[in-house]
Amino acid sequence: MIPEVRKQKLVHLFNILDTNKNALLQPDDFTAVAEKISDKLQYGAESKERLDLKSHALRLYVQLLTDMEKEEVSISLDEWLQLFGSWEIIHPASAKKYIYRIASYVFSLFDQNRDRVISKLEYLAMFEIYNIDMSYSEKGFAGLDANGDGLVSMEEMTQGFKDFLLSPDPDAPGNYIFGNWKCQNAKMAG
Ligand SMILES: [Ca+2]
Ligand SMILES: [Ca+2]
Ligand SMILES: [Ca+2]
Repeated sequence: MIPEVRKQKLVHLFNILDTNKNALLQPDDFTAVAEKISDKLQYGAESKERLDLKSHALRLYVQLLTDMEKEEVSISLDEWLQLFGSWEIIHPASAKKYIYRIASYVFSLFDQNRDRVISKLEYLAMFEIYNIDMSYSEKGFAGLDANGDGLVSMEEMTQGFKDFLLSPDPDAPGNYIFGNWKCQNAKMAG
């Protein structure tokens, strides 16, 4: 049994990553994000930068499939909840590794100028690319920027994901990384 708050956040993240909204995480969802970022950064259609970004965007997904020992390349919401739902109890070491992995994944996708911090603008670009309701972006950024210097460091991002993925507390600051997680869809994942 996953605590309700955690489940809602996991459903929210699933829906955000499922960019074509077909209720499955598939390679397309991840390459689409890379294409959008590449367009924003004006990388050429055949450029190496675009290819690099695409292979990078797929990396986390391939890792998930490998860890789930999946044969086919799609992840359903039930499988997603199973993977993350109780994993801090069953595999504390792998939970820790994943939090770091996901944080550095997001970090390297959206740290567009590669200065090792996420600026407000880079954070807003993430909302735009994932089609997240902008009205929660201030709250999300403030929750991540623990020292209030107007930038999100890798340490702050890691702490944010720890809140997001593990905390049963509805008021944990990192909960709003991807905007409003209190979605109605939470109920569909019985
Ligand atoms: Ca999909
Ligand atoms: Ca940056
Ligand atoms: Ca900061």
